[in-house]
Amino acid sequence: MSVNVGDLDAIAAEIRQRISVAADQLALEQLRIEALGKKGRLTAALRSVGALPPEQRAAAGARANALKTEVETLLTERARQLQTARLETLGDREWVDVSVVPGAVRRGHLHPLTLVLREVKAIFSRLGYEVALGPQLEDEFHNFEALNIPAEHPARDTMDSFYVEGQRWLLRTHTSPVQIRYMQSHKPPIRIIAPGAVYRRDATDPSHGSQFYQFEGLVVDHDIRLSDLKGTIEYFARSLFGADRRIRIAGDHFPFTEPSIGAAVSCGLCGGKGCRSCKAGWLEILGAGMVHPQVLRNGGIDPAHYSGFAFGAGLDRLAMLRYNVSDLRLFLENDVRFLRQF
Ligand code: 2NM
Repeated sequence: MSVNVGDLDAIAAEIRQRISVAADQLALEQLRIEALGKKGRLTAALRSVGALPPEQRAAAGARANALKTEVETLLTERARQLQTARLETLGDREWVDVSVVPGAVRRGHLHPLTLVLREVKAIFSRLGYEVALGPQLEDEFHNFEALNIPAEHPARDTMDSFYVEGQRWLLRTHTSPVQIRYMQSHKPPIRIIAPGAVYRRDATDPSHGSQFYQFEGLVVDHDIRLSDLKGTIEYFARSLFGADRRIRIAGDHFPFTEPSIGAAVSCGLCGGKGCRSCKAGWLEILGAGMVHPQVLRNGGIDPAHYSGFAFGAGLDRLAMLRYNVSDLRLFLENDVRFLRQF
């Protein structure tokens, strides 16, 4: 390719004109590339000077170099002009009204299940209990066998539990395995509560979900008796629901306790006479019992020297009673219109 001085002047005139009207830094950069970049028009012109006849070379080279310098200067100047103009009008385009009073910030708060769990923890910590935690994916030994729930037991049916990888692992169906693990790794005296999520393959209805929250308690020491359990339940129920509440203990059955009991608290609305919100004056709050000697043994504790009681309750159910909520699913749906109310 070859150029003559006329071509150079034409290119220079066009670029000069376009620089003078370039609207912003981006347009300038595009012009710089077009003129002076590796494949730029002035760059090409400079390069082709070498191909001119010797008598034209010096003049054309000087002219091309001068134009290159001129274009660089024009680009810099136009850039400075644009920047100055931008700063001069900045106040018209970007501003904040420091006098605006923002709307009040709505503060969040803890979830009702968290609130109840905190109350439960506070109550038992006053009695000297510690909190124990464990895995949510359990093996059949800790979730079933160690708790006197043998292979033929209906609770172990795949219809009732969520199994993972065949029969090797399952989502824990209660937090009792936490207590087994704790017994295996600690010597009495033991005083713990084990709160957390548990899983069952129940059809969802107003009082059942496939995931829910539970807490269980375990006490193991010398001479622990049913009367200790009864006193503990009464203290717990009165702390959570009110000092005027009474408790009712009835026989029940669990594979891991003997004897087993169910505990109810007197209804706070009717005082135990029976009303719309209770079943004949009493509200079931937890299951409990004296830990079965074989379960103690499975936890590495000698039932000849130690005895213990254990209890378990659904946190959702306690929260329903504590806050008068009619549908358990509300606790897990995270609808703010519901959650706002606590
Ligand atoms: C309940 C009722 C009765 C219980 C037993 C144990 C363990 F591991 F110590 F044997 N933990 N939790 C228990 C006893 C749980 O829930 C209704």
